[in-house]
Amino acid sequence: MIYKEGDKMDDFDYQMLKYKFALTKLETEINILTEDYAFKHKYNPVEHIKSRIKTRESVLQKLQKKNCEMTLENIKEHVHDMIGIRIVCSFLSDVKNIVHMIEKSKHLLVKKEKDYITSPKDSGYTSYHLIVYVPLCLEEEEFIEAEIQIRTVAMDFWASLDHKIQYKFSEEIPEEIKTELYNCSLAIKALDHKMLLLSEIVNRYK
Ligand code: 0O2
Repeated sequence: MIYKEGDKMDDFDYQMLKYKFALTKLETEINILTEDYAFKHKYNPVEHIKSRIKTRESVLQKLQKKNCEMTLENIKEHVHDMIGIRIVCSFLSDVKNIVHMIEKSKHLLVKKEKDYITSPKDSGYTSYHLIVYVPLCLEEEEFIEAEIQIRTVAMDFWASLDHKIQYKFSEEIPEEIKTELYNCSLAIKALDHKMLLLSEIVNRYK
């Protein structure tokens, strides 16, 4: 399909293509930064990395929550995580180091940071979010927003279970399940601290 200015469907398709390009750039930058870190520290803090472009259904849900129609302008203005990457690491200290590494990157511009580890969400959700701009140089330079989520394996386990539960209930999640999930998040927090302590003890033996 040839891109023609003024053609609404082409505008939307072209924007989606730009998200795809920006995600490729972001993935490359994150891979370079983490491999460089692993080489220099002789230690790889990353367990796994996952990336995605937001599904149409998820965009629609987010815009509905914000009382906005599904238009390209609203997506650009209100959806800050059209492209997202999740970096899952072993220990709490790794999260901090990865955040620091991204903040220092000359190829990404940090717009906003949300520290849900220091201040968890009411649900119990913990993770560190960075909203960054990815520069894209096509006909002219523009900056595409992306969300980077950084969390430990334990936090990821909790978030993935919570996500599955949210899908199961089209209406409000029963109170007893919410309470149990919240209690699990406290157990996860305690476990993360114990594991960090253990890794520090192991390091002393090296
Ligand atoms: P998905 O499936 O990841 O696309 P904003 O983006 O700033 O307008 P929002 O949505 O409040 O507003 O941003 P927030 O909460 O900082 O980050 C949103 C993303 O964080 C979510 O994206 C989830 O991936 C994750 N998240 C936030 N809270 C929870 C939670 O309680 N449980 C789980 N499992 N994940 C959470 P989406 O768009 O909801 O979904």
